[in-house]
Amino acid sequence: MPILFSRREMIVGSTAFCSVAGFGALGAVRSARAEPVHLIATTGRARLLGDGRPETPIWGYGGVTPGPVIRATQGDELRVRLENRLNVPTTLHWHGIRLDNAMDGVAHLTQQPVAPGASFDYRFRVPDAGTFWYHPHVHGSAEQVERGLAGALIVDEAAPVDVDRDVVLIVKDWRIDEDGQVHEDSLGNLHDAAHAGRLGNVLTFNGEHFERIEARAGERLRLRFVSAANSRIMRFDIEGHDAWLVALDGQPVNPVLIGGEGVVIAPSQRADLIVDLTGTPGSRAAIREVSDEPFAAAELVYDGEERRALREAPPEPLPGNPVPLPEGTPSQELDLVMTGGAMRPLADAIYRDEELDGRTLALQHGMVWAFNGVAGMPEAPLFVARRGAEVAIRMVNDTMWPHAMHLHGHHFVETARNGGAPQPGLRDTVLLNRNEDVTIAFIADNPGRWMLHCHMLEHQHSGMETWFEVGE
Ligand SMILES: [Cu+2]
Repeated sequence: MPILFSRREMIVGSTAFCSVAGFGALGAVRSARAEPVHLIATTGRARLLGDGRPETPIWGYGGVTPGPVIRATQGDELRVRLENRLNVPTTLHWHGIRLDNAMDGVAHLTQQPVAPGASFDYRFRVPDAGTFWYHPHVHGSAEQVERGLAGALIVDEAAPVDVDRDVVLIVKDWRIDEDGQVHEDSLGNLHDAAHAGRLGNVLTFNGEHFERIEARAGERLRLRFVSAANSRIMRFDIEGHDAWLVALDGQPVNPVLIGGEGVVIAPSQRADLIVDLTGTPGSRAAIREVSDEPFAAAELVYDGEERRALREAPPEPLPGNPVPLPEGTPSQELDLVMTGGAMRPLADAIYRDEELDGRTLALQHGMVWAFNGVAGMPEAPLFVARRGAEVAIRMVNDTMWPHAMHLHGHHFVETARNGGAPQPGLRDTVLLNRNEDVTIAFIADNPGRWMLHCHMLEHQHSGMETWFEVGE
């Protein structure tokens, strides 16, 4: 895959081809109890490369990428009709929502895939306030997310949080060719799958080539980052501004100032930041991806209004969500050892109940990774939990690549990280770097069949997926 826009070219491009579409291009729908949201998965076009460059054919909800921001209030019942006007089966997964298993949107595990021309009605309660998102969860979801099927689901706290503006930022990298097309020859590429996954060459915020966020001196902003990237791990900061990290994966953390390091967001993860707008009227501040040479794809644009007084106190912690917390006394413990990938390839693994050598797995089945020696979705669950049991899973990344492990239907805490200090807070997706070893614990209180998989979607589809069952 040739690099068509180098990082530097991307920087030049974003300056030279600034979008003039104006503010707030992102549509929003609020789901009142009585009113269902209608999402139509269909094709569309997006100006991912900016003005004066070719448009990109995409797949989106309502033909738009990202799809509408769905907003609800904590405790609401959400009703969403998915209508599939694509020519492939799809579903909707509500990432991070602790919902009824039948509504989790995992094809062949919790529902049949929604065929072209068919519809499916999702109906579930949202128990936690926070930043969540939705996307397809079928065997081809790497391609479907890559083509643009993703959107944010924001659940507001019952009492308003003290900020002046609440901004959703869906970040995503795309692999786009010179003609503005999604690079199709590399969809499903096994080389990518065995390495870091599909990494893009174009970065968008809310589907915009260069997103501008209205700002006013003295305001306090809540920025909700959502990663819809297939595989890229990103790190963000805001030029010249301090920010408090207040939530991860929708769950509150004690506010902590992020310094020059920025905040790391692996595929599917979310981070809520609160930022005091300390800049001067009329100024601008870039929101930068800083995992490598800093790259601006969005900015705060201060209007000319005179500065109002900044709040003196740091933000209060967000109110907690009703997630049951492990007590450090797991009644079920297991190991999940991750193997395979480039530079430490599988010698052999079980695939569909058959033991196969690494070469056969890769060339005949596209499998290059395994969990506990099993590649791909097994027939039998990884484990069965008693309802209410405290489960601890020690995940061992015995590969040369990072992985973002996502647990469905529950949020977990880290209880150990390579024997050292675990990271704080509840999460639904945890990043393990190469040779890292992280123990997570959670209360298995949600009955049904739930997936546990790498959210680098190319890794998932090439072996890194399994499931577990929680009893009634
Ligand atoms: Cu992975």
